[in-house]
Amino acid sequence: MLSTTCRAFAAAVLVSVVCVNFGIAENSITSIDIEPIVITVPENTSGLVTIIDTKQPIQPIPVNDGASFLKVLPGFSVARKGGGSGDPVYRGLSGSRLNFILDGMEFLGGCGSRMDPPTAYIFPETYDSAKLIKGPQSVRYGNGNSAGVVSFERDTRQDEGASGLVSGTVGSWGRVDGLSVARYSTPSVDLEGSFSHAQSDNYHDGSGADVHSQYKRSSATALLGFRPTDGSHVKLDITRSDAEAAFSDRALDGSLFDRTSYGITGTIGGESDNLSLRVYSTYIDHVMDNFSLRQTTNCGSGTDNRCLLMNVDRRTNGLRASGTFTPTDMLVLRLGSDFKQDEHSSRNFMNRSLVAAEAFTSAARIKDFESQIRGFFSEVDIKLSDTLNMYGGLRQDHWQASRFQNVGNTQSLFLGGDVQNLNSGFLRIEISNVNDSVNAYVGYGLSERPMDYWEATSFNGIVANDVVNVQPEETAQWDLGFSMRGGSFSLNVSTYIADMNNYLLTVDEATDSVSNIQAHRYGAEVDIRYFLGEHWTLLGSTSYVRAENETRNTPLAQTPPLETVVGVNYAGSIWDFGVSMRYVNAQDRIDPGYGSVVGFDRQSATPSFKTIAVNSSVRIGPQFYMSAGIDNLLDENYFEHVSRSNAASITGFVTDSNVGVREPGRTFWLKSGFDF
Ligand SMILES: [Cu+2]
Repeated sequence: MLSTTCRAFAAAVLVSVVCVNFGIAENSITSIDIEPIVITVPENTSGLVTIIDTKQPIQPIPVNDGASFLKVLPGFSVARKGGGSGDPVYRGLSGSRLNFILDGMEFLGGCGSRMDPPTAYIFPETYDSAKLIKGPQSVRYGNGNSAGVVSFERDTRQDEGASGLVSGTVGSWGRVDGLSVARYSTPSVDLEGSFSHAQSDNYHDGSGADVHSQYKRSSATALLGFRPTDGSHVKLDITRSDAEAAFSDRALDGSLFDRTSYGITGTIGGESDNLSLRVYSTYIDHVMDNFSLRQTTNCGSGTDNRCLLMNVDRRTNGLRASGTFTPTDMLVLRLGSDFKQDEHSSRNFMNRSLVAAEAFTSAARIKDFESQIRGFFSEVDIKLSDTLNMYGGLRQDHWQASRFQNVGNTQSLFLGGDVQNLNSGFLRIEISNVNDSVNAYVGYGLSERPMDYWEATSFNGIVANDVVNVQPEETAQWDLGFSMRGGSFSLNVSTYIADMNNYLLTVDEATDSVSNIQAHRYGAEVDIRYFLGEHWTLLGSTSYVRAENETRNTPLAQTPPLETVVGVNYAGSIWDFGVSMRYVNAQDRIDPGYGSVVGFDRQSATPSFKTIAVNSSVRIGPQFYMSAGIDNLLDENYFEHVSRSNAASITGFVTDSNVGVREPGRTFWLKSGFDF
C-alpha cells in the first residue's frame, strides 16, 4: 500500500528536483534556516500562544506524528497505543476539545476506536511551525477548542529564487526518517514540493521486552501559488499520505491510514486589510485488521475463521471565508464564516477466512454517520494604550448530525439525529510595560461543543428510535498569566480555572456509553530559563492540572499528574550540549473505568517515574548540522498515566491490562540536515 503512494509522490519529488537544479542555475539562493538546537523545554512565545519550529530536533525524539511532536510542550500528554498514532491530551482534555488546523483545514480521522486522531495525519516536519493557542481564547479556528487549538502552518515566503532542505534521522529500533523540501519563487509564481518518510520496528521497553509498535509513514505535498495582481494571491495545495501502525492496546492494527487532501486559497489585500477564502476537501481511508501486522490463531491457518477486518472512510468538505479590517491604528476587526460537512462509512468483516477478509473491497461502503456545522465569528483587537490591549470574540455555530446503522454491509438504516445551536466567546485584557519585558493577561472564555462522532456512535450518544442521550458540553474558563524577560532570565506562567457543564464523560468499553456530568478544573504551566553567562542556560518547565467530577464526587478521569522537566544547555559557536531530566508524579486521583473517547482510567494508580536525556549538536559550515541524543538514558521501565492499557493478547508479546503501554527504553538517535 505504501508503494502505491510512493508512486503518487513522484510529482512532488519531481517538483523538488526541478526546483533544486533551477535554483542553482539561477544562482539566487535563499535559505530555509533550520536550527540544530535540540528542543527539550520550549519557551512560551507570548501570552497564550506558543509557536514551535517544526523542523528543529526535539528530545525525546518524537515518532513522526503530530501528537508525539507536541508532547514536548508543557501541559501536553500523549495517550500511547503503540508506536505512532498516539492521542494528544492538553491540560487533561482530549478528543474534540482540542482542535487541529492543518493548512487551514479541519478534519477528523475515520477509526471508531481512535486509531487515527487528526494528529496521525500530521507530518510535522513538512510544515514550518505549529502554533498553540491555549484555552477558549479564540473563536476563528472552528467550534469547540475548550482546551485550545493547534495550527500547523507554512511560511508565506516572499524571497525569490530557490531554497530547500534535506534531513534524515536514524535511531534505535530501526528508526529511519527522511525529509526533503524544495521551493522556488518568482515575483508571480511560487512552487513547493515536500516529501517525508519515517519508519520504525517494534521498540523495547525499559525491561527489554518487545512492544508491538512498528510503523511506516509517508507523505507528499505539492503547493502552487500565483500572484495574478499586486496584492492578490491564489494557492493550490495537494497532500497525499499513507501509513501503517501496530498497536499494543487492542485486538487490531492499522494496516492503512490513507489521506488525500486538496484545497484552494485566495487572498486579496495585505496584512492589515484583506479578504480570504479557503475551500478544501479531505478523504481518509482506514483499514484495521488482525492479520497484516500480527499473527492471530485460526486466521489464515487452522480453522481460518477468526480474521477481522474493518474498512472505514470519511470525506470532509469545508470552507472558510474571512476578512481582516484595520479602520484605525487602534482597532483590528476580523469577521468570518466557516462550514464543514462530513460523511463516514464502514464495511466490516468479522470472523471470516483470510481470503474473505482480504476481499473487502468488493463489498459496498455503507454510510453510518454524517454531520454538518456552519459558524459565524467576529474578533476584535483594541489597542487602548501603548501598554494595554483588549481582545474579544463571539461565535455562533449551527450543528446537525445523523447516525445510521450498517446492516450487513448492504443497508444504511437511520437511527437518530440531533440539531444544536452553539455559542462561544471570549474577552481578554493584556498589559505590558513600556519596553515589553513584563506582560500579563486575564481572559474569560466560553465555548460550547456538540457530541463528536465517537461520542455519538462508539459511545451511543445517539441511539435507535431517534433517542439523544447527551447535551452539548459547555466550558467557562478564566485564563490568567504573566511573563518576564530580563537580561539573565525569562519566566512564563499560564494558569486557568474552568467549570465544565455537561462534560461528556465516557464509561469503559463494556458499557460503551457517554453521559453529561459537572466538572471543575484548574491548573498551570510554568517555563523558566536562567542564562549563566554567554554559553550556559538552566531551564525548566512544570505543568499541573487538578480536576474534579462534581457529579460523581470523584477525581475527573484521565487527568495527567504533575510533571517537571529541568535541564542544562551549553551553546557554543559550533557545539551545543544539553542534559535534561523529566520527573512525573504518581497519579492516584483516578476514577477507574471512566474517561474520554481517548481512554479510561485503570483500576490502580499510575506510578511515578523519571527519565534522563542527553543531546549534542554541531553546525558544520553555515548549511549543515548534526544533532544526536540518547533518550531514557537509564532505561527506566515506565508508562504514562493517560496511555492506553497494554491489554491486547498478541503472540510473542507481553499482555498486562493493569499497566499502560510502556514507553521506549534507552534510545539512541542521530539527525542531520542540509539547508540551502
Ligand atoms: Cu481503526
